[in-house]
Amino acid sequence: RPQWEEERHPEGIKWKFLEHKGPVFAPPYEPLPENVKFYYDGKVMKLSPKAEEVATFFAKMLDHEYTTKDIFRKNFFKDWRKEMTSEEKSTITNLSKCDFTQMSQYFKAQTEARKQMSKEEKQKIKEENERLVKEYGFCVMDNHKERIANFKIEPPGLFRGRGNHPKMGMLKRRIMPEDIIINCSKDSKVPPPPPGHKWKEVRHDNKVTWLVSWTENIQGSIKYIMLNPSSRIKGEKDWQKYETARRLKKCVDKIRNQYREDWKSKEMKVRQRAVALYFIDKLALRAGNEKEEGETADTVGCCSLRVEHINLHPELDGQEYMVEFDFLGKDSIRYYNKVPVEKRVFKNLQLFMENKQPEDDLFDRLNTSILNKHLQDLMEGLTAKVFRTYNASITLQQQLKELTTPDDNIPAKILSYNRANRAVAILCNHQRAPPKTFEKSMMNLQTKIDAKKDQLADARRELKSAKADAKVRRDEKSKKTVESKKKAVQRIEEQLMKLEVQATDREENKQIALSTSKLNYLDPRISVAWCKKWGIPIEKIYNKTQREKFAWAIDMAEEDYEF
Ligand SMILES: *[C@@H]1O[C@H](CO)[C@@H](O)[C@H](O)[C@H]1NC(C)=O
Ligand SMILES: *[C@@H]1O[C@H](CO)[C@@H](O)[C@H](O)[C@H]1NC(C)=O
Ligand SMILES: *[C@@H]1O[C@H](CO)[C@@H](O)[C@H](O)[C@H]1NC(C)=O
Ligand SMILES: *[C@@H]1O[C@H](CO)[C@@H](O)[C@H](O)[C@H]1NC(C)=O
Ligand SMILES: CC(=O)N[C@H]1CO[C@H](CO)[C@@H](O)[C@@H]1O
Repeated sequence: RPQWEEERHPEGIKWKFLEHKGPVFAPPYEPLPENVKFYYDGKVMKLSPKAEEVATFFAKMLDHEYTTKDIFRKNFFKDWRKEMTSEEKSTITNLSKCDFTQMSQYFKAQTEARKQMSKEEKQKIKEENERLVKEYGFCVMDNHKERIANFKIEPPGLFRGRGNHPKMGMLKRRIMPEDIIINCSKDSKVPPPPPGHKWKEVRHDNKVTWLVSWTENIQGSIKYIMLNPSSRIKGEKDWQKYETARRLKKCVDKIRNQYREDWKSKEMKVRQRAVALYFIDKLALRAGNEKEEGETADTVGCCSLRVEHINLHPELDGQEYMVEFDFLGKDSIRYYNKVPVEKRVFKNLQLFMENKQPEDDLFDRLNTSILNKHLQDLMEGLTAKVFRTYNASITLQQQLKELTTPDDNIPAKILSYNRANRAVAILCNHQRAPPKTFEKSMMNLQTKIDAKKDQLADARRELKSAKADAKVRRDEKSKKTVESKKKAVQRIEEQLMKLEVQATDREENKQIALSTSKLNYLDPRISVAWCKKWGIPIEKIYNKTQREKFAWAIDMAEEDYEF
């Protein structure tokens, strides 16, 4: 019986037995060779080991734009000084007088040397990594040996952050055993701390799934070592997510009828809630503004929409009751869309906007928690994300049915699959900037196509003359020649078709990120079933990491699976 179908633990309990080897720490600092000098104000200065280590973090980034940024330099210098001896502190007072050039050159030479390594040296490193994975990369959870996702602790360095993060340049401390909380079961072999050290704590909490945790010093957030996505516990969570979306399928009509009724409610709060819900359902908007750590951009979700983010047009592009949306969503991706809405929704929006300033909340009686609470009342486990998952999955299933032509060959079927996937990505607003290499890779592909066309023309000419030849001679040998020339033409035609399909696919994919919806919103069983039904190798749809993540679905879905 597949592991994800096993009997589950009581509510909230994640495991009964958990044993692992603890984390792998970053290798200790290796002091620079004597001949690599650091200069301050033009004079050689020997740094203490601690100060030198932090200086090397800066030296390694010297060519990067970061080290020219004021905030980065200021934060770095402040943290660096904390690691200095009092003597160093009194000497080194101005970062601009520090010369890291020799250090930087030393590290560049090292990187170069690594690239030039012999096969044997590379093999040795590979073997050492494999040894680490074997020893630390697995744990035992209940009756299963499971892969651990990230058992190595990140080495110390300088914090970068996204955009203009105010903390960039700060020192990301080295994590020590004394920072580490180990989580494992009471009856397991507790991993021993490195010699001479102690763990911060060993606990036995089977309501959580992490094995190791610590608090990082920049944002104060808790970091965890967890299982690989391919593990039973992650697979089960993924499976549950799609089962929730399938439950929504059963009651979505009722929910829709309910919010339609609520558009007429006497209570303003209920009307606002009903319109917001309509947006979430129809446009797959997010509920609130879920921001990334440190993200400072002004991004919004459905509940936090402001008056300035929408424009109402009683008529536009020949359609009635149009709403024009323009705002920054998650990760600062612009959401721009013009959609016709029902008359009652339009009238309600006019009402919500009355006497308001552009910067006022559109839904002033609503916030994310109220909306989420309401969703819970409609269906257990319902969140805005479930609507997305439901709509994305059902759309993929419909599109696949529509676009797959039974007589197509495998490349053409895969093109259909990608088109179905793209329809979903557009629905979810998963756009991207065209990759930098796009034009170049398209040109390369076009060159290949042209060459293939020439090759095909040649092959056809050869076939023609072989046929003519065969008419004259009428012997077995020329018959065979014709057959083999025919086969060659067919083979080249197939190769050409494959290249052309690839070009179409790439062109259509230019501004769409397929992997977000593929990984997060599409029930993998739909894709697996489609592959099984049409005899498409699953590798054509999911790469290795994705196959691991969706192992549960690959195992479970039959060709007649219906979302
Ligand atoms: C730091 O050193 C730079 C380069 O020598 C110099 O231009 C700058 O004025 C110094 N800053 C301070 C505060 O002394
Ligand atoms: C999914 O979303 C699209 C775009 O809003 C909508 O037109 C469609 O009706 C939705 N499909 C389902 C089944 O909810
Ligand atoms: C949302 O609104 C409710 C009721 O007005 C209030 O009690 C709650 O604190 C608000 N929540 C947030 C996160 O603002
Ligand atoms: C598989 O695709 C994902 C994107 O979904 C990518 O991040 C990952 O690196 C790929 N893995 C392999 C092994 O190609
Ligand atoms: C440090 C850490 O991760 N602590 C968490 C451990 O698990 C409990 C729940 O059992 C949380 O409350 C802690 O925050």
